[in-house]
Amino acid sequence: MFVKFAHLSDCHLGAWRNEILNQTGYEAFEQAINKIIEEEVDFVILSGDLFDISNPKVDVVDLAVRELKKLRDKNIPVYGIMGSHDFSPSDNSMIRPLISAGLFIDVSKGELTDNKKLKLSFIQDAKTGIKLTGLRARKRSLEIEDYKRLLREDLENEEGIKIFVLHTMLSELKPVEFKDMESAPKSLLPQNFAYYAGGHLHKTVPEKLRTGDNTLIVDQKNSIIYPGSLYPTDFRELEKYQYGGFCIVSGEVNSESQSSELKVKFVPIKPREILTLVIDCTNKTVIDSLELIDQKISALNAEDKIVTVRIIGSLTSGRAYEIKSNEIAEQLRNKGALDALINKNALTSKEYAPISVAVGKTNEEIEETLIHEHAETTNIKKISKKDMENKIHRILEVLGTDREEGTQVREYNEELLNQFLEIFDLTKKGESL
Ligand SMILES: [Mn+2]
Repeated sequence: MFVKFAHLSDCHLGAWRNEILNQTGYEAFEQAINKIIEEEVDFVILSGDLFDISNPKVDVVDLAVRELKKLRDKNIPVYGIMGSHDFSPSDNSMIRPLISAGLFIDVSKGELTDNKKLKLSFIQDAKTGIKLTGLRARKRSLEIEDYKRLLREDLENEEGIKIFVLHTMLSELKPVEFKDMESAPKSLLPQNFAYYAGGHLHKTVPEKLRTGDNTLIVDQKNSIIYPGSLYPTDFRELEKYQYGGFCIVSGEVNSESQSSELKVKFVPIKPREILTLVIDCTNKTVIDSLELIDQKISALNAEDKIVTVRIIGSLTSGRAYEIKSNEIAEQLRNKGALDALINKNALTSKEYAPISVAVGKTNEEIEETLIHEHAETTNIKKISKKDMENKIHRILEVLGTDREEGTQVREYNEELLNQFLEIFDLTKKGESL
C-alpha cells in the first residue's frame, strides 16, 4: 500500500525571548501544520522538543493544542516522544495533557524487566498498519544509558513495517561543528526498521536534503533522518540556516514481505525573509567602526526582513560596549526591518586583550591574578591601579555575603547598596557630604 507521513522535530515553541522571532516560530508551526493537512498524510511523527521547556506558558500550549487539534479533526494521528527540552523527570511535562487529550500519542512506552532491561512496546497505526516505537530523551543525554539496557532483539524480530523515533545524536552522523555534543554509537539502535525518525540535532541530516529537489531515497545507508529544527531557535541557527522545515516521507510498503520503498522530501518553512550581515571591525577605532556599521546598514534593503548583524574583530582602541546594539537595531527598524538581532560576542578590543592564566592554580589564585592583570591594563582617572585592585576585591567580597537568617530582603539590599556607595566613595542622591 502507499503511505505518506510527516516527520517534524525540534519545534521549540516559545524558544525566543525576542517577541518578533517568537511569533515567527509560532507561524512556522502553523504553516507546517497547514502544509501537512494539504499533503493529506496518514500520520505525523514528532521527534521531541515540541516545546522549548517542559512547562511553557499558556500562549505556547494554546498554540500547540489549537494546531494539533486541526490534525485530529482531519483524523491524522500524531505519534511522538519527548525531547531533552520538554521531558520532565517528575512527569510534569506539558506534553502530558496533550497525551491525555489524544492530541499526541507517546510511542516511547515500555517496562523494565526483572533483570533491569528495557522492553519497549509498539504502537500500530490503524490505517497503515505501520508499527512505531521509540526512546524519549532525558536531560543531558542520559537516555544513552537507556539505549544500553534496551532489549533490541525483540524489537528487531517484530514483524511488519516499523519506524523507530529517537531524540539522540548518533556519533557516526554527528556534523563536525557539533563535535562537543554528546552522542551514542549507531550500534545501540535496534536494526531492521524501515525508517528512523531522528530529533535533537538542529541541523538537517543528511545535508543534501536541503539541496537540489530536496529529496532522497530511504535505503540502508540513508534511513536515519534528522529534519533539524522546524524553525531556527537561536541567533547562530538563524544566521547559519536562515530557515528550518520538516520532512514528508512517502512510498510503497508491504507488511507481508516486510519491504518498503520510501523517499523523503524536505519541506522548507520560511515565514519571514532573513538578512544576515557580518561586519569586521578589525584594526578600527570605535568611531571608525560606527561609521562602517552605519555605511553597511544604509546600503541594506531591510524592508520587512529580520536582520542579523554579527560584529567581529579586534578594535584598536575603545571598548566593545561603546558600539551599542540597541542603537544599531533601532536604526534597522527605522529602515523598515521587522526586527534586528545584534551579536558582538566576537568583538574584542586591543586595549582589553584577553588575559591568560596558568592552569593548575587554585580558584583564589586565578581570581587574584585576573584582578591584578585587569587593574594593570585599565586606566581610570583619579583611581590608582592598586586602589582599583582593592575595590574589585571588596566588591566581590560584598557580593559574596549571604543574607542572614531573619533579615528582610529589603534590609539586605539596603546594606549591599551602602557598602557599594562606600567602596566607590559615593553618596546617595539627596544626601550631601
Ligand atoms: Mn532540540
